[in-house]
Amino acid sequence: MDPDRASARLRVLLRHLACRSAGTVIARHTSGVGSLASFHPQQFQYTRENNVLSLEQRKFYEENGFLVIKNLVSDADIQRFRNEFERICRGEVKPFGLSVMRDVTIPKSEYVPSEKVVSKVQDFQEDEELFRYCTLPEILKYVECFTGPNIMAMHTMLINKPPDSGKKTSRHPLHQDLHYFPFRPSNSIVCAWTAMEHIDRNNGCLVVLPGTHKGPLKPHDYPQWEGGVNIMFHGIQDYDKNNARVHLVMEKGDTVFFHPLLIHGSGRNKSQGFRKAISCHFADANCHYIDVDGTSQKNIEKEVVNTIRKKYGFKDITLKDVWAFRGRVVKGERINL
Ligand SMILES: O=C(O)CCC(=O)C(=O)O
Repeated sequence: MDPDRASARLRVLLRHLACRSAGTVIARHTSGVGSLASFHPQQFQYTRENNVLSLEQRKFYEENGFLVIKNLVSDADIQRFRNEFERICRGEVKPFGLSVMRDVTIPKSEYVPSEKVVSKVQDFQEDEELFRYCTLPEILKYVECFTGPNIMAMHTMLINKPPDSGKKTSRHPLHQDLHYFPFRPSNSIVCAWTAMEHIDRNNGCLVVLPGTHKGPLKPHDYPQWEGGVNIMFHGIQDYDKNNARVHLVMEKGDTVFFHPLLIHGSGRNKSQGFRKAISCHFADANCHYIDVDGTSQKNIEKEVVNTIRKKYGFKDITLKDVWAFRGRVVKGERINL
C-alpha cells in the first residue's frame, strides 16, 4: 500500500474510533475450566462448534490451550514469505507501519540493511505479499474454530531468530500475548504460528506451559538478564515453576494455534542459521477494546504509545488507535475492532 493510501486509511480509522469512544470496558480476568474427563460439548469454552476440529482436537485445545496442525502451509507459500522478508531486509520495499527489529547485541551504528541484522519484522498488514499469510484459507479454516466467522488479523510478525551471540539474548522470555492486547474477550483471540523450516530445541523452538490459558493474565516486565533483553520482550516473573513444559518441535509448514493467555516463550538459537517463523494473532471482530488504566497492561501501553508517537510524530495517538490501524478484516465483517 502506498503511504498516501495508508495514511488516509489511518485518518478514517481515527475518525471512526473517535465516534465510538463511549464503549470502553475495564479489563477482566478469565476463569478456569473443569477436568478433561468431565467435558460435555456444551461446556467447551475455548473452541466453537463448526465441524472442522475433531472432538479429540477440541478437547486437547480446551485442556492445553494449543493445537499443532502438521503440514498446513505449503513450501511454495513459505518460499514467497521468505523472498518478501529478504526484500524488506534489503530495503527494497518499505511497507507503511512496519517495524524492523534488531537483536539487542547489534549496536544501531552497525545496522546495515541485511537479513543478518533483522531479528523480526512486525506489523506487516500493509505488505500484501506477507499479509497473504493471514488470508490463507487453510489458516482461516482453523482460526474460525476459535474466533467465529468475523475475523480480524490484529498482529503480524515474521520472526528471524538470530544465532545466539553467547549473551543468550535470542531467548524469548515466558509471557502471555494478552499482555500486549487491549481487547477482549481472550477466548475469541488466537495466534497462528507457522514454522518456516525445521525448528527444534537447537535453533530455539517454542516452549509452552500446557493449561496455563485457564489462569489469569499475570504482570509482565523486562527480565533482569545479564546479556540484555530485546525491546518489548516482557516476561512473567511469577509462574508455577512446576508446571509441565512442552517443547514444540515442528517441521516447515506445521502450524500451532494457541490461546493468548497460554504462557510460552522460546529458547536460545544455538545453531548457525536464522530460525524463521511467521505468525498472526486473529480476533473475533466482535471483540471490544478495553481501558488498561489501573491494570498490569499499563506499562506496555506507555511503551507502545511512546514508540509510535516518536516514530510517526502523532502526538495524540492512543493504544486503541494503534490497534485499530494494525487490524485488518480477513473474513466476514469488521465490527468493533
Ligand atoms: O518465535 C518466537 O521465538 C516466539 C515468538 C513469541 O512468542 C512472540 O513474539 O510472542
